[in-house]
Amino acid sequence: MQTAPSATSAFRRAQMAIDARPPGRLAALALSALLSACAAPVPATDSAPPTDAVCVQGGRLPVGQTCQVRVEAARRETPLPLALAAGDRYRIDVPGGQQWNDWHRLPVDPLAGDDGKDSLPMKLGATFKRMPDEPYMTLGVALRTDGTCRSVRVGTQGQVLALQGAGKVALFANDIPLLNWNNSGSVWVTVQRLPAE
Ligand SMILES: [Ca+2]
Repeated sequence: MQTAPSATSAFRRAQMAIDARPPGRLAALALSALLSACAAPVPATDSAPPTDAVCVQGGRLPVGQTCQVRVEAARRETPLPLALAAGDRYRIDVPGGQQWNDWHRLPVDPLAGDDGKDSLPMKLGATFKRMPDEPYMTLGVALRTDGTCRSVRVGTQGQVLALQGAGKVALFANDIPLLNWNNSGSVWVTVQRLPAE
């Protein structure tokens, strides 16, 4: 009769261990692993070598200093990896001579983009672009601050981005969502932190 209490005790300990497990923990771990996998950087392919330091993941860029981030045309968007804060101001430049292109299209300057006016499919799909009023393949910046998201075109050298609130910034080639996969090329974008106003 001494084995029954022992077996019961072991069962209760096992049951308590299961009950003590935080609900949803396994699901949270699986989701975390999935998100980490999605955020993994794409290996280098055909980009020009940077002339400045590469922007460091989670790094806080000192005022006046620059770093570079590579933006691949085939990615939906490329996060700016820097640690950002409300009130930050950044100057964006695209060193000359860099090009990327949409499927079967001639390479274009990312500041100019591709108007696609000689292509019927591109004209028909123009309203579905991420920035419908801007050319295909022009460089865009997504600003996600204070729960809002807006996209702006980088159409000139030295464009200044001012962060109105805390959030994240990502860069992308303007295209129809889900059709970035057939783009080619990448460009290095130079980011310089400016003094706050
Ligand atoms: Ca495309």
